[in-house]
Amino acid sequence: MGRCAAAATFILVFLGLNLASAIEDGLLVNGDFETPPAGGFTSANNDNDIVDGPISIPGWQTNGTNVELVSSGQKQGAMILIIPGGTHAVRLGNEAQISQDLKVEKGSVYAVTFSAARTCAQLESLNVSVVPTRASSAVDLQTVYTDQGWDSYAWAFEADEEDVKLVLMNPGMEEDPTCGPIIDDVAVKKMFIPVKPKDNVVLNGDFEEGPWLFKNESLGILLPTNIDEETTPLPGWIVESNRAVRYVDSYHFDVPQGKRAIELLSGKEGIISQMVETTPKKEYTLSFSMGQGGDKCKEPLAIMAFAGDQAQNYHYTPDSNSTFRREGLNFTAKADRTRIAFYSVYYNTQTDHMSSLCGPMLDDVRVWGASSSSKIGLGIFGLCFSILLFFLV
Ligand SMILES: [Ca+2]
Repeated sequence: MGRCAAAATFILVFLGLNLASAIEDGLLVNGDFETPPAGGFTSANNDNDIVDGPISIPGWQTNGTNVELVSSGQKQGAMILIIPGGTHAVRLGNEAQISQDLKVEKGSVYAVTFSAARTCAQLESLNVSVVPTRASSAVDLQTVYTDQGWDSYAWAFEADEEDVKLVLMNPGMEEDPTCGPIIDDVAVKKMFIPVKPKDNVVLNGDFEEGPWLFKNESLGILLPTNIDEETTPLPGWIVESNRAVRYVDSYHFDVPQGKRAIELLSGKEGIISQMVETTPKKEYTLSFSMGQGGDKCKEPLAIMAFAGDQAQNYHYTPDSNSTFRREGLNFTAKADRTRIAFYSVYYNTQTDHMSSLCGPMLDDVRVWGASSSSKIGLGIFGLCFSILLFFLV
């Protein structure tokens, strides 16, 4: 009996620990909306097959009368609805909302990613919030950056509590109450603050730490402006423009270094920046990799780089040996914090899809101070690159 009780206690403790453990990275429960609701999905071929009253979506709580599960092939008027992933998604009409309870680690920062397609509203936006944490943001879905008709977005929050509720809501008030965004593939990822390397004052300069990317996330993830936000889905970095930049992986793009990089979009309307710690009057070098992502981006590709009061643009010339090259500039720090920033000089689109935005790749950003004995010049890049090539060949 004693043994049995001990075993039971062990199991209970084990279960308790399991229940208390925070959410794992990746798709939320039914985050792809492919789990059939009680009674099954409504038929895609029948426009009038509308369910009366509030629907139930496995894993999610819903609020408002305009929440609808939609299927691929389903029409709205003459338009076939776009389903970002798989064959089902949720449409949020006027003031419709879905939410899911998440067990998180208090004090940690989480990135939320989701895919969204527009339907018929003129201005579509999505309110993403976490309660009771005050974090909340309106993500503008008006500009679609790809010709597929949908995009993925990332947003971040810092957990004030262990139990939070993620809420996605369409604040719209359209004449047609069913007009509103189609949401799919909702995922979370706990953010780690990368360790700052000794010889580089840039945090997450290689962009390896960022939001969750699905293996099939061939479009990358848009990082909208976060200048007013306390947290960012890209540790260290601020998207300070109205337009987004794109976070991409090496499975679908040519990435200069590691597995992740940034594709700069929308010309000077897409600016990414970081304030780095510097010593006033000391000389520094900013260096970075720039390249082409292998996504048929129409040339010319060029990056404007800023470091303190220095600014310079760099044109990318294709090289048969590599998809990127190192660039850099020297600057003298004026204060104990210096802004470094990047944007694409041109407003690029893909050669075969004029409506799909693209741009130069940015990766492996470094800033280091020149030692008093030997000032490091730009020639070092050529040397390092030659050494790298030597080892690669
Ligand atoms: Ca990288």
